[in-house]
Amino acid sequence: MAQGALFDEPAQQGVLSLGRDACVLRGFALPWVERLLAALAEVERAAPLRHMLTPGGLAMSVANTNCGALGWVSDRRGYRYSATDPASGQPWPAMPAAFAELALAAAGAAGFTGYAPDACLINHYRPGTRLSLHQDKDERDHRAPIVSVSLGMPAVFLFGGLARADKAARVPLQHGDVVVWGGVDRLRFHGVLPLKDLPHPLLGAERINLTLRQAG
Ligand code: MD3
Ligand code: FE
Repeated sequence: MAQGALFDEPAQQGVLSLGRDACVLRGFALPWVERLLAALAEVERAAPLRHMLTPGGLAMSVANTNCGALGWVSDRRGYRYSATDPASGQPWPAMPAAFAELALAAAGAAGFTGYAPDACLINHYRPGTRLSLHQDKDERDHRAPIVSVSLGMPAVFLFGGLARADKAARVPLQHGDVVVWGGVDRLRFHGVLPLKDLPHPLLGAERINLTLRQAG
């Protein structure tokens, strides 16, 4: 499919299986984009984007913030979920209805019922930014799936195995794609290759990823 998508180009559709309990729902978020972006602007007004520090003391290249009852934070003490934004001492902004509705619908389409995420990590990528291979295991209960929504510039997602050294599949993700991971695929290593500079018509030289989790 052509990369420099025009506004009137039909979005790719359909479901791509990544594993027994993981799939990409192509274009699933497109009908929600307007509501998602409006809600995102409100969230980022209350809890501005920042570059958190890794436990090693380096600033992360991805800028992030959170909404929902819990937010994922990183600093010199490590990674954890926190009910308050360390930058303000205030609770994170509430989970917008559009986020919760989309996550419930996407999880349902992937076969997970009753999904009620209490945390949404919002990642902002610029060209050249990457996310190295890691596992998401700071959540209390690994039975609930994770729902990820890609907006803006395309990215190549790395989907590995349960060991860091396992060969990772490369999965291109586009604006509007939603990925759902649960069950046996929940603890697989994953990451994002350095982003190419392929500005998106709506969001420019930026990729936004919403990662919804049941963390508490
Ligand atoms: C695969 N974010 O924030 S989405 C993260 O595009 C993160 O910003 C990426 O990995 C991004 O932690 C990828 C999501 C994702 C989340 C959890 C997973 C992929 C996963 C758990 C298991 C396998
Ligand atoms: Fe992750």
